Amino acid sequence: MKKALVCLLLAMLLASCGAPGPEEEHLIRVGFSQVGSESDWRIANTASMIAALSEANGYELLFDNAKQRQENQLLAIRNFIQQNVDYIVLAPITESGWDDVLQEAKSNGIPVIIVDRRIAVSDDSLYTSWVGSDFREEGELAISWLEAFLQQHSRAGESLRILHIQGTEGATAQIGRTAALEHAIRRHPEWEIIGVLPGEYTEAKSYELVRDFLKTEQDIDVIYSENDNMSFGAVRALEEAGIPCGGEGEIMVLSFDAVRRALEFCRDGKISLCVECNPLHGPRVAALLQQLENGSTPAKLTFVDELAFDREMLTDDMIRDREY
Ligand code: GYE
Repeated sequence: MKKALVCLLLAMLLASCGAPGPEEEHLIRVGFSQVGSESDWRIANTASMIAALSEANGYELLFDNAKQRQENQLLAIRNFIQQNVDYIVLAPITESGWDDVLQEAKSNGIPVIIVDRRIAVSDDSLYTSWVGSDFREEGELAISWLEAFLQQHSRAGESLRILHIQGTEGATAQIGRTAALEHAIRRHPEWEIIGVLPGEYTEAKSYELVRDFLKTEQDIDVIYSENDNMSFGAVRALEEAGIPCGGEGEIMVLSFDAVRRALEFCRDGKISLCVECNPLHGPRVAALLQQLENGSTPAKLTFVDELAFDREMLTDDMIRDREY
């Protein structure tokens, strides 16, 4: 008898452990497939998503870091579908390759929100909503700043030798920022791209590529670097080669993201321009999810407003108060 009672109590205890409590029952289950942790921007983005989709805010978050590989993202999404999550949030590595897996999500009735980079799908109903930056506009901000700078320094019309460090090929951030530069090159026959380096958004890759590039070519006016971490790598390679940047007549580094460390580089003269790209998408995604929960239809596309900073406009307070 005693043994039977102990078994019964144990079974009840186990059952109570496995079953969701009254609060858990109401958590919104979200699977988030993140690209990786390649940059300071990405790390700030992940932190923002995790903070916004917390249990305290009513979510159960299933997080997957794809380590910069699309096949890992496809696996993660299929896993979320199997676990029957309420929503899938995808930060896609590139624009292409999502039709099949998103069709599977749709067939299972799981709405998909895209964050940061965009996707190119044959049928727009495969995702509910997207929030992120206008990457082409960011590129245009950098080009306008450069044109104005050259004008102010009576260098407009002079030849300009540009080294282009690109982000992950096929990512919207790469496509948009590259398009702005290529468009400018067509307007300025005196500008020349002297090298295109595939930096994959990482500091390490950019450092190696720029270091090797400098062995044969050092006559550079501008480095157009499609994110801050690649700019940090480039600056390190330049410093090691004893090549100054930022001063009058020296190499100008134009950078994207404007994370705090890049603003510090800008204050110290190592980066000439930081174009902002805001990674704090967590609350924006949570707002979209809440709209869906309330039965309303969120906007298909939401663009975030952004600025650009150069040394003259940066203050210590701005750097101190930077959220990422
Ligand atoms: O610029 C870069 C990151 O897609 C906007 O990805 C994002 C880019 C960002 O790795 O730092």
